[in-house]
Amino acid sequence: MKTKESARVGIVMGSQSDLPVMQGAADSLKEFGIAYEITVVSAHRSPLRMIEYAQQAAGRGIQVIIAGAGGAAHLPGMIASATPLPVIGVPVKSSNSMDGWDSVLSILQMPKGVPVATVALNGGANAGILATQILGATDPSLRQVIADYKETMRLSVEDMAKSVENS
Ligand code: RP5
Repeated sequence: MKTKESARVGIVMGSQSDLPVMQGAADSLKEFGIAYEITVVSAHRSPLRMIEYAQQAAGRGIQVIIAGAGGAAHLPGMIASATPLPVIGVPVKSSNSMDGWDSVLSILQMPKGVPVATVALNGGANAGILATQILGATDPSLRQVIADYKETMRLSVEDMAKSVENS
């Protein structure tokens, strides 16, 4: 498995077909300057690879795992079962999804004791932002990065408001 020594966030997905959604997480982390690694581990098709990833991530220096899957999306929950790290789950609307609710509920409805922080359907970008916020809880420079990001959003709303008001 190709891992990255400097990575603080691990992005995993159940299939390469999830990449267009999970690329959103990678892009957010890139934007915020967070080193990450990204790979495919399938809960159903490569369970041993998944367990190996989950069990070794913390020891390698990973601090947050982002896991995305579609359909019967067991990957985020199974990763969470085998690591002490916080896991952010990304439900993916994939070729085997009914309407996306199947992935959302598979990831969201975890039993007590094994939480997965679940973002919106196809919410890869938000997963990257949330991972940065988790790291920022103990890193003032990252908190500033997020504060700057929020200020940029606020200003964009001001611009939209002006544009709509003057139309
Ligand atoms: C899930 O099945 C994967 O996470 C993906 O969303 C879905 C479809 O996988 P492929 O058939 O495209 O490989 O396990």
